[in-house]
Amino acid sequence: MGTGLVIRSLAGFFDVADAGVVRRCRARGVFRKRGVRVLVGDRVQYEPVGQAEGVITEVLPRRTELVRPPVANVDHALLVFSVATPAFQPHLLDRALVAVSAAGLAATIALTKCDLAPDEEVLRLAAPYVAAGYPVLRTAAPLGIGIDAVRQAISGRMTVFVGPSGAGKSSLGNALSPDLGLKMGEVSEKIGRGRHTTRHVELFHLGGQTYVVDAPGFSQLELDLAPRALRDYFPEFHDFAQRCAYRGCEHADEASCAVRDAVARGEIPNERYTSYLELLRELREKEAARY
Ligand SMILES: Nc1nc2c(ncn2[C@@H]2O[C@H](COP(=O)(O)OP(=O)(O)OP(=O)(O)O)[C@@H](O)[C@H]2O)c(=O)[nH]1
Ligand SMILES: [Mg+2]
Ligand SMILES: [Zn+2]
Repeated sequence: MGTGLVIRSLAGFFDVADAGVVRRCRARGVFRKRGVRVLVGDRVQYEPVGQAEGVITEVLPRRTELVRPPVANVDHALLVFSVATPAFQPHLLDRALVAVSAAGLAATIALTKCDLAPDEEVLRLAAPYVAAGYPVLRTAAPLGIGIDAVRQAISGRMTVFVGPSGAGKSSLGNALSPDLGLKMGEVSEKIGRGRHTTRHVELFHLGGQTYVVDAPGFSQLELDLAPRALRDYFPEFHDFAQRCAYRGCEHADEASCAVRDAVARGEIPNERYTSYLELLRELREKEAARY
C-alpha cells in the first residue's frame, strides 16, 4: 500500500502521484456509498495494481475543501479575472471571493489582459478590492507583465486558479513556466476556432512547496453559507460594523447601520455593497426555501 497525491481527475479515474510515479487509479466503491468524493489535491492511500494502476482505498483528512472548482488542501486562491474580453465581472469576482474565503483560503486577485484596457480603467476596477485589503496584481501574460508578482504570490503554497472561462488562467500558467505550459497544452482540448479550454482539474508541481491547480472556468457560482455569515467575507465592513447599533446587524435595513452610513459617505464602494445585498437576498431566499 502507498500514500500519494491526486493530481488529476478524469471521468471516474484519478491520477495519483507517489515519489515521481503516477498511477491511474479507480476509487473503491465504498466511497460512493459513503458519499465521499475523491478530489484533486487529496492525499490518499492506494493499493497498487501492476506498474501503472491502482485502487484508492482511503482519503486522508483534508485541510480545506473547495466545491467549485472541486479541489482539496489548497491554501490560496488566485482569482483570475480579465479587465476585458471577456469584460470584467465584478459581481462574479465578489461571489468567488466569498466562496474561497468561506472555504478558508487566502485570496489574491489577478487582473488579466491589462494590455487591452487603459491604465486608468484598470486602476478604477482594482480600487474597491485594494481598499478591501486584497492583494491585486495586474498582468498581461503574453507580454510577460506581472508574472514575477504572480510567481511571488504563489511561492511555497498550493494555489488554485479560479475564474471565468477565457479569463487567462492557463495563459498565466504558461507564462509562469514553459514546462507547465506544455503540460497544460496536453490536457487542453481544441474547441471551436482554435480555442483551448481547460477540461479537467489538474495539479502541477512548480518545485519546492509550490503547486498550482488549473481548472475549467465557470460563468456562475452558487454560494452555500448561512446569510449571517456573509458579512464576515466583506473585510472592508469590519471596522465600521463595530459601530452598528445592533450587535447582529446584517447591514441591510437595520436602523443606525454604520456600514450603510459608510457606503453613503463613499467610504465603502457602492459596487461592493450592492454585491453584498444581492448575495444576502439570495442566501436568505435559499435558507427560507430549505424549511
Ligand atoms: N491580450 C491578452 N490576451 C490574453 C491574455 N491572457 C490570455 N489571453 C488570451 O485569452 C484567451 C483565453 O486564455 P486562457 O488562458 O485559455 O483562458 P482560461 O482562463 O484558461 O480559459 P478556460 O480554460 O476556458 O477556463 C487566449 O486566447 C489567450 O491567448 C492577456 O494578458 N492579454
Ligand atoms: Mg484554461
Ligand atoms: Zn450594520
